[in-house]
This record gives sequence, C-alpha cells and structure tokens, in this order.
Amino acid sequence: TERIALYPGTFDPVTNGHLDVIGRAARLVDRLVVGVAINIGKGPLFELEERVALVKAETALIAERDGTVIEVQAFEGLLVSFARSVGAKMMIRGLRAVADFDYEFQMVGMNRRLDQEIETVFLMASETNQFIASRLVKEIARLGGDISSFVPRTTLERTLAKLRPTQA
Ligand code: COD
Repeated sequence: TERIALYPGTFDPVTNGHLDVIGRAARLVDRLVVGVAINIGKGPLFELEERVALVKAETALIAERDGTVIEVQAFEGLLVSFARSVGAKMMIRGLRAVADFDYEFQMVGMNRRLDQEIETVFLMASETNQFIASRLVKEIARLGGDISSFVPRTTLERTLAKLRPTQA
C-alpha cells in the first residue's frame, strides 16, 4: 500500500526551514501532502490562496529535482479529519530547539486521543535552516533586514512587496 504523510502548517510564508523538512519527508514516503491551514487565530499576513500558491511553486521544484510526489492542499477544521480524508497515517512536524517542544508535545498528545492510527514523525532541518521561523522572517523584513537567506526567491519577492511596498 501507498505510504502517505501529511505535513501541516500555517506557512505564513513558507521558509527554507519548511522546505528543508519537506525535502526530507518526501524521501520517506510515496506521497507527501502539504496541508496549508486557514489558521485565522494566527492572523496570517498572507491570504490562504497566496500561501498555497507559494508552497506549490516551491515544492514543485523539490518534486522535480527528487522525483517525489508532493501535493499541496488548503484545509479547514480539524487536522486529524483532514489527515484521514487524504489517507495519511503519518503526520510530519518539524522541530527546532526546545521552544517548539511544548506545543508539539501537546499536539501529538491531543491528536493521538482523537485518532490512535496516526503517528507523528519529527524531522529537524539542516544547521543552516533550523533557526528559521516565519514570524521572525516577517519581523526582519518589516524592519528592513535582509531575509534572502531564509526564504526562497518567489517568497522573498512576495514578502517584500507586501511589507515594504516602496522598495520591492
Ligand atoms: N526547522 C524545522 N521545522 C520547522 C522550521 C525550521 N526552521 N520552521 C517551521 N518548522 C516546523 C514547525 O515546527 C511545524 O512543525 C511546521 O514546520 C509548520 O510550521 P508553521 O509555523 O507554518 O505551522 P503551525 O505550527 O502554525 O501549524 C499549526 C497547525 C495548522 C498544524 C495547527 O494549528 C492545526 O492543527 N490546526 C488545525 C486545527 C486543529 O486540528 N487543531 C488541534 C490541533 S491538536
């Protein structure tokens, strides 16, 4: 049977950290579904459609390079329901230093109570990419810093256009 994994996130916007995790995950499975959450609670900078489009553009390059199957889908509602709907028994999450642990630990625990069949697998990005966070990328861009080593090209352009309209 086909091994399907779901990598869910807000991707506001997608960073080299996310793409690093996606590249690693794609090598472990037959099909990787990247789920872009509406996540109104986080008050995203980018519209859902735009976040999906950026993830699609960047993952297409990885899929082509590595010959893997990567699908990008927006989702609303409960994560475990979406995982079931795409047939994923594996949930991929990325781990940065200790800061992520608490939240991820809770998520695994809660999701496991909701669906015992789904296992969460944690991956770490490379040394260059493991500190990158969408929140800090946006803050640095807003303050005029250089974010070109944290995000892929298209995302860089879109982020600058959004946050520094006069300079983009
Ligand atoms: N290196 C490694 N991993 C990274 C890096 C990096 N540099 N940057 C990000 N990551 C990881 C994050 O730790 C996370 O695992 C993943 O990449 C996605 O990150 P984000 O920030 O884009 O996404 P999140 O954490 O905001 O996603 C949260 C969800 C949308 C998955 C969550 O809110 C959710 O499940 N929503 C649906 C409603 C639901 O079911 N809620 C109950 C959950 S228990």
